[in-house]
Amino acid sequence: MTADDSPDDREPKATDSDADRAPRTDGSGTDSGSAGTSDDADGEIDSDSKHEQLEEVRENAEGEYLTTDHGVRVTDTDNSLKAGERGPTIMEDFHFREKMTQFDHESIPERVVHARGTGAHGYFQPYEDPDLGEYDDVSELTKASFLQDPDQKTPVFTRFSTVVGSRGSADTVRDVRGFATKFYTEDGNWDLVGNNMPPFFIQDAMEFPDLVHAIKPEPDDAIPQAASAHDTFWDFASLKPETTHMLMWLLSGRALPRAFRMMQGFGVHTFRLVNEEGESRFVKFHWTPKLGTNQLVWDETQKIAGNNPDFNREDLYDVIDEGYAPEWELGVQIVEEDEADRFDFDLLDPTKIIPETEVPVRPIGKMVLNERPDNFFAEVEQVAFHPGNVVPGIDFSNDPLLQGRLFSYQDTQLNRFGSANWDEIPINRPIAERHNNQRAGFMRQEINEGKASYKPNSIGDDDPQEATEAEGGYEHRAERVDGRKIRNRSESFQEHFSQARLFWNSMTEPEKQHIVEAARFELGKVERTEIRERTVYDLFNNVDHEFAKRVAEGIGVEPPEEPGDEMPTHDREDPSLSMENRTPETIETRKIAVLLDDGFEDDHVSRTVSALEEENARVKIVAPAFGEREGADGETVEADESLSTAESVLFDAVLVPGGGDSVDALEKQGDVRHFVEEAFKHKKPIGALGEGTELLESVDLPDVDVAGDGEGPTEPTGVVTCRDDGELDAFLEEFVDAIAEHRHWERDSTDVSA
Ligand code: HDE
Repeated sequence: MTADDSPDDREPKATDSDADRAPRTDGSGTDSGSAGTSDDADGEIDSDSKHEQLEEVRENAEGEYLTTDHGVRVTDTDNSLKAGERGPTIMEDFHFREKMTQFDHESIPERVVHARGTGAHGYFQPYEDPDLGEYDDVSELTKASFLQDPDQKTPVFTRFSTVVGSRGSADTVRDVRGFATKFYTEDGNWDLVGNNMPPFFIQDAMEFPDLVHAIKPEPDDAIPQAASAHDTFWDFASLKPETTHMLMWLLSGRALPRAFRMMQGFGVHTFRLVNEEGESRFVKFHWTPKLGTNQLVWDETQKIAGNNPDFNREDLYDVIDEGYAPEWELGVQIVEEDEADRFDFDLLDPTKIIPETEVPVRPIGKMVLNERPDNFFAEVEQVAFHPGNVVPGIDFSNDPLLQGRLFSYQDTQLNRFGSANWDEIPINRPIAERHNNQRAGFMRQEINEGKASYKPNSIGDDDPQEATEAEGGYEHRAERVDGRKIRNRSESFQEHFSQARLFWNSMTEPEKQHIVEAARFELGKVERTEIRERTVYDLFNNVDHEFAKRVAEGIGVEPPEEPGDEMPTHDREDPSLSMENRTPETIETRKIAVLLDDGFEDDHVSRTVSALEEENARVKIVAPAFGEREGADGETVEADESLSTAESVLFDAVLVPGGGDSVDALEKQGDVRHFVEEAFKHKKPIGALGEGTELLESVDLPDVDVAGDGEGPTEPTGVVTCRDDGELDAFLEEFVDAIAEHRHWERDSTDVSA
C-alpha cells in the first residue's frame, strides 16, 4: 500500500483545510515537516526512499576547494597565523580556531552498552505468499501497513553490536550480539531492537543497572575489557538464578558468531500484533539468516581478536562490496490472548522463550542488507534506536523488562546527543511526514512555519490535526489493567531451570562440551572460590547434574554428589535450539584459502577455483608473498593475501593444489604448516590435490588417513584428498559438501574449544 492509494478511512480527517494536507510521506515537497524530500514524486515508499532522503545531506569533496565550515575558501591549512614566522599564534586565526574546536569536540559519549557495532542499509519486503497456516493473510494478524504488500520494499538500517566492550574492543569476544533494525515505514519508524539470543538475563528493568555494572570492567581498575569472565559478573549471576537460562546461551557457540550474517535475531520480549478490527495476539519476533547459523571456536576467536579485531565488521562490508547481500527471514510466533496461560512459563517473563516445538515460527517477509554506510559516525554511531518506536499494528506487552526499556532508550539518547532533537539527525529521521509543536532545543534543524506552536489554536486552523485511529493515529490497545501498587515478582516468574535444561538437552555432544569448556574458562577466571561453588551448586547443578560435575572437575570445585533440589527431571528437547541443525547446505560466501607458490598445477587451481566460485564461495589465493605466481603450465594468478597478512583463522576452509615446485616451496614454510595444522585443530575442511597431499602428510594431522593406505580411521573428517586427476570432479563434490558442513566436530569431541 502506498501513501497515495491509502484507503479512504486512512485519509486525514475532514476539515476546511483538507485540500492543503499533504500525503503521509513527505514526497510531495509541500509543507514537509522534514528537511528534504524523501521519496518519489508520487509519495510512494520504496527501497530507495531513505537513500534519496540521505542524498540531500551527502557531501562529496571530489574536485572541490577546501573551505571553512562557513564556506570561505582556505589558502593554507598547515600553518597557523603567527606574529612573525617564529612568533606566537594570533587569536584572529579563525581557520585555526574552527579546525581545533571541531577536533576537540568530535567525540560523543559511547553507548553505555552495545558501544561496539556496525551497520548497513537495506530493505524489508513481505512475502508474496506467506505461510501463515491458519491465517490466510497477514492483515488478519496486524494492520501494520508495511507488512501487507509484497510489492512494497520498506527501507531499513540494521546495527549489529557486542554488548559489554567499549567502542574500540574486539569483535570476536564471548558476548551477546545486538541486532537492531530501524524500519522507515510510511506510518513512521518501527525499531525492532533485539539480540542474537532469545532469552535475557533478568526479569525486571530495575535490575539492569546492576547487571551492567557487574559485567562491565570492574570499577576499581577497569579490568577486564569486553569480558564476562571475572568475579563481579559471576558473583551477580550466581546470586540470581533467573540468569541461568541466558547463561547457557552465553556459554554456547551462539556467543561466538562466525559472522553477523550467520546469526539469528530475536525480539526477546513478547509483543502484540493488532489488526484493523482491534483484535490483538501475542507475538515473538525472529530473524532467521539465509546462510544458517555458524560459530567460531574459542581458540580461533582469541587469535582473530589480535589478527583482525574488526573481523565481523569487515566481513559485513566485504560481502556487500563483493555483491552478496546478506538476507534474513522475519518470522513470528503467534499466541492467542486466551491461550497465553497454556504454557508452563509466563509469556511476560523475558528469561523464557516459546519453544518452537510448542509454537512454530511463521515466516512473513525478508530483510536484505545491500548497502554499506558512507560515513561511520554519521550513520552507525549516530543511529539511535528505541523500542518505544512502534507503528499502528504493533503494540507492547506488560513484560517488566520491556516496560523499563521504553523509558531508558529515549533517556540515553539525550545523554549521547545532548539534545532532544536526535530524531532530526538524517539516519534517524523518518520518511513519514512529521508535524507537531515541538520546534526548539539544541541543534534544531527543521524550520517550522507559522505562529501557532500550541493546541488548541485558532490562528493556524488548529493544525496540525490529531488523527483518529481510522486515519492512522496510533491507539494504544485498551487493555484492562486493574491492580494494587505492588513492588514484587509474580509467582509465575519463579521457575528458572526448566528452559536452561531444555537448552542443554537440545545440544549435540560437541555443543555440550563447548558449554563445559566455556564455563571452565569463565569460572576459572573467577578468583573467589565461593562464587565458583555457588555457580556450580546453585545454578548448574539445578540444570543438569552431569553438566555441573563436568564443570566442577575443571575448576577445582568438589563435584556435587546429588542433583540440585530444583533440577527439573524432564528430558524434553527442541531441535531448533542447536546451531548444528541450522547449518544450511550451501557454501555461499564462505572464504576459502588456496595455498600455492610458483609451479602450482594450473588445472587444479583453475578447476577448483571456478567450481567453488560457481557455488558462490569467496576464494582467496594465499602465497608466501604478494605478487603474481606462475603455474607449471604457465598460467598466472595474483596473490590476494600473503603469509604475513593471512592466517587460517580468517578462513572457512583450506585447499592445497598440486604442483611439485609449489608444494616443495610451501613445505619449507613454518607458516604454511601452522596454517594447515591450525585449520585442522579448528575443525575446518581441508582439501588437497596431487602433491598437495604430501603437504598434509608432512604436517601432523591426528587421526587422518592422508596417505590413503588404510592406516588410521576412515570415518569422514572433513579432510578431502585426491591423487588421481581423473577423480577431480568427485573430489570437488566431496570438498563442497565438507565446506557446507562448516566444522567437523567429530574430529575430536573432547577438544571442541581447541
Ligand atoms: Fe538495551 N540498551 N537495554 N537491550 N539494547 C541500549 O540504548 C536497556 C535489552 C539492545 O545498536 C541502550 O541507545 C535496558 C534487551 C540493543 O544502537 C540503553 C534494558 C535487549 C542495543 C539500553 C535493556 C536489548 C541496546 C544503550 C533492560 C534485546 C543497541 C545505547 C530493561 C531485546 C542498539 C542505546 C544500537 C542499547 C537499555 C535490555 C537490546 C542504555 C534499560 C532485553 C540491540 O538505552
